[in-house]
Amino acid sequence: MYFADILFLMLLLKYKPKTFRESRYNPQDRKFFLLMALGVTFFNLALAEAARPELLTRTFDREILVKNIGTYHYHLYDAILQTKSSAQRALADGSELSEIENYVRANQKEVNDELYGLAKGKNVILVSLESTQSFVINKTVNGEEITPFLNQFIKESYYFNNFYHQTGQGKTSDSEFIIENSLYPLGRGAVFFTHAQNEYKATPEILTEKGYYTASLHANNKSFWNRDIMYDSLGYQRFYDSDEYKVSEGNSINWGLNDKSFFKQSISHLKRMPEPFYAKFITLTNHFPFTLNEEDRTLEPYRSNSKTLNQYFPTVRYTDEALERFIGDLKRDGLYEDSIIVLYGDHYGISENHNSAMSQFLGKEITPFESIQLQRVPLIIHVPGQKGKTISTVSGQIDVRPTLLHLLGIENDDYIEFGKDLFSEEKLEFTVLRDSSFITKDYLYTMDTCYDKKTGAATAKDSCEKYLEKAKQELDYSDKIIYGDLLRFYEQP
Ligand code: GP9
Ligand code: MN
Repeated sequence: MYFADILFLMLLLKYKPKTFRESRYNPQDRKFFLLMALGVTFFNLALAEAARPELLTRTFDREILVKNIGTYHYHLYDAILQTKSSAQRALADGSELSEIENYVRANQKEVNDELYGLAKGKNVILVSLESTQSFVINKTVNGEEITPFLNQFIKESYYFNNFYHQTGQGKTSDSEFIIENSLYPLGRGAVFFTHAQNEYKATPEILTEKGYYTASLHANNKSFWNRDIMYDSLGYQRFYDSDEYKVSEGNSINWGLNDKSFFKQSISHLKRMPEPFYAKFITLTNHFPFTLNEEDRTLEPYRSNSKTLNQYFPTVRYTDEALERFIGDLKRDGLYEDSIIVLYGDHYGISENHNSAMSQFLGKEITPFESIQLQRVPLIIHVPGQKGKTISTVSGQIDVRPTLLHLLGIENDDYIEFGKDLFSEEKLEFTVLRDSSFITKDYLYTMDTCYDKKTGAATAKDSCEKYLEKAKQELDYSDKIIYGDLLRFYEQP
């Protein structure tokens, strides 16, 4: 409808030219007018880009886009994006998938029989820990533990301390995508936006087929990251968005509802769900710029030249306390013993802009090697009745789905996925990040340099050589699946 008037005027001009009163403008005036129009457009775009960096590449929220560039331009932009991806989709065919399927099958490893089906029929509680990186675990600031609850919880759970986030520009949404599809996100843009209409076989869909009730709970507006649309494609039965929460000034900080109120209110949603359920909780308080009210602060900020890093620790602590209460409530309501609980960090919180403060905190220089090591986020899996264990296998978010399905006793060879079961002794220690950096048991490759993990020093490229191709291959296959919407050709064996 936005463009209908232009079409209408064009038709009118062609068939009823008399409708128009002719007025002549000299070429100079026309040029001036055009330049003015373009100038204003680009000026507006620059302002929008300054307020929201990477606005157009990240496309993180339709509302924010419309607010910044206007409805008309938004539709233009959306039409271009849409045309591009439908062209790629139209040109794809099923044969491309067979090649990928062969690759996936050839790389599938023996599963660990001992743990297979250990949590069969249990509820699944998945918690996305906003911006939580591994470097806060078991660490102190001003002599105080940053995450006392998590440090304790880890002792009763499987804790993966070499687990990397693999997100790109889609941040939280990318982490959701990887964890539930065991595919890589895209190199540019957020797949939640660009390919929300694709065919997927995500965890919520698989578990729905197995009789689970599946829901995502996140107290933000439902269109953020296009979740309302994407969740349908992932097979969620229900999305509890901000409309399902009582959000007021009193219980909000930073980006919205605080984590303590979020979990507290979520418990009543959870109690009403039919069991077994698969429920994903997305926390929000520990989000840049990490602001917190004075009275909510139980840890003093760090002291360095980075306000961001200084404020980060108290907000991490806040979420840690929110989690402690949540787990307490699960115990009180009898849900704890019937649920497997998976906690994971969604992506980094402290960017490379804060390297000098980070270096002060960690007591070492932040080299490109260290920067990649800082991309580790916690993965904690609590299975009732199981003792705690720290597992140091090199792993990534892509491995969560196969690991979870394995614990639930669901065969993984029915699905196309790039991740591996983390309990398998044969798991190849190899994780690719979205920027093609990769990590193996002994080496780390980033920015065209191979590092020896033991020393953190650059080493001969040969040591990384044999994985270089594999890293590119995996990302490339995954991209092909998404751009060509190839899973629509997949027939489950
Ligand atoms: C918003 C939350 C944060 O709903 O998921 O998104 P992020 O900026 O971390 O991608
Ligand atoms: Mn996030």
